[in-house]
Amino acid sequence: MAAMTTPLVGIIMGSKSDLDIMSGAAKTLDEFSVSYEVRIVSAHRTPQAMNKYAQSAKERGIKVIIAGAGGSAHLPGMTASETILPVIAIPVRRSGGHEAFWSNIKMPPGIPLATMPENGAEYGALFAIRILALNDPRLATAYEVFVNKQRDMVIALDQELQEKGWENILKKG
Ligand code: RP5
Repeated sequence: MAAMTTPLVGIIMGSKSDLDIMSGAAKTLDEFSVSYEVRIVSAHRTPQAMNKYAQSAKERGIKVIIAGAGGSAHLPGMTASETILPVIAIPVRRSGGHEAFWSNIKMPPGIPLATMPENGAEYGALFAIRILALNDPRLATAYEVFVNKQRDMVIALDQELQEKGWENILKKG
């Protein structure tokens, strides 16, 4: 659920059909208690709304934008052209080719876009959290806890592997 306070992160997508992927960003932000808003603003179907969103985001208090789109995926790049906020692109891939990914990484010089892996909305949220954590000690601590948890999990699994042998771990799934 989106936080009730002023959103710090703007999650935008080109279509409702992107929501299944982009909801991953919202869930991750929820885990870190980061406020966000979720909007559908299509670069092609509602270009004026996209421009307005990008141009007003900074003055509304948004610090980072996570933008996801599939197909020709112009939304993330066009949004980055209309704001000086950091924009994180999520190339949405349904099937077939990698056109959204290529579209997102082929930005012209001078317009940076932080492109995540295809369908990697969670990565986008974590990247946004890293940016926000620069000026938010609570979030920096929470992120460190998250990193340490991953480290401890891998160490524990490796220990189990040494004790039980790979065949048993494989069987266990
Ligand atoms: C893109 O076209 C959207 O981001 C979506 O991924 C894709 C298909 O959109 P719909 O036809 O499902 O609305 O602009």
